[in-house]
Amino acid sequence: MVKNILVVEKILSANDRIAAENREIFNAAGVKAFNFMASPGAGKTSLIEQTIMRLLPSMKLAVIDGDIATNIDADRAQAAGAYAVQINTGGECHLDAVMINSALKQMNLRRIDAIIIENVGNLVCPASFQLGSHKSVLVASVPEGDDKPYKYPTMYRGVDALVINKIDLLPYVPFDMDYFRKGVEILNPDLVAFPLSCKTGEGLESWIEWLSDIIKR
Ligand SMILES: Nc1nc2c(ncn2[C@@H]2O[C@H](COP(=O)(O)OP(=O)(O)OP(=O)(O)O)[C@@H](O)[C@H]2O)c(=O)[nH]1
Ligand SMILES: [Mg+2]
Repeated sequence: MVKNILVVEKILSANDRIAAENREIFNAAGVKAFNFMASPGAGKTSLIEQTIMRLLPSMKLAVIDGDIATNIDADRAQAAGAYAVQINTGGECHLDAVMINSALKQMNLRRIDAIIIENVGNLVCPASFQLGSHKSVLVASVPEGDDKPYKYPTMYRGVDALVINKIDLLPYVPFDMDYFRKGVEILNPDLVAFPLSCKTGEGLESWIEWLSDIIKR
């Protein structure tokens, strides 16, 4: 048991070293990187599509898409106008810094303003692996339920921004926004939150403003 814990610590510190290297690559290229995390189906790719469509042509985005199998999400990002690369993790439930490092070595970062990394859909494992991104974004969604901050505290504690997607479904599913927000507040009191709908477009403006401000910094 004790041995297992030591191994995990070693893996994580090795990961952190590569994550720092990734950050240097981003900085040297003048690229801002964002790590999008969420449970499966929360709307990461939908948010990426909406973001690309709103930021083009003034900003050039690249997407690194992490998925267990298939190129579906990278194809969607590319169709929306981004330069997209797919990482198939082959069963791993998260992206790690080494995977991002290998992707970066195959990418031409010249003329890219920002990279959005879509992590594997999972509220547990991605929270433990730094990738070297400048900001982490959690995409929650209304149909997942209002208890998720209470049940997945590590994820909610570690992120820089929270998107609350699918607000168009609020009239149809039980979701107590005050209860949800209270759970978030306990874990991450100053977390900036963007309730929005990728389907109707409601709320997307503030999100785009926050993202563009960071990209321009
Ligand atoms: N009603 C509604 N549906 C949405 C919204 N955003 C996304 N969806 C739908 O939710 C489903 C999942 O969306 P995706 O963007 O593929 O979610 P994802 O998080 O990228 O999913 P994985 O990559 O498989 O983890 C799709 O059917 C979307 O059309 C929204 O704001 N409202
Ligand atoms: Mg997706």
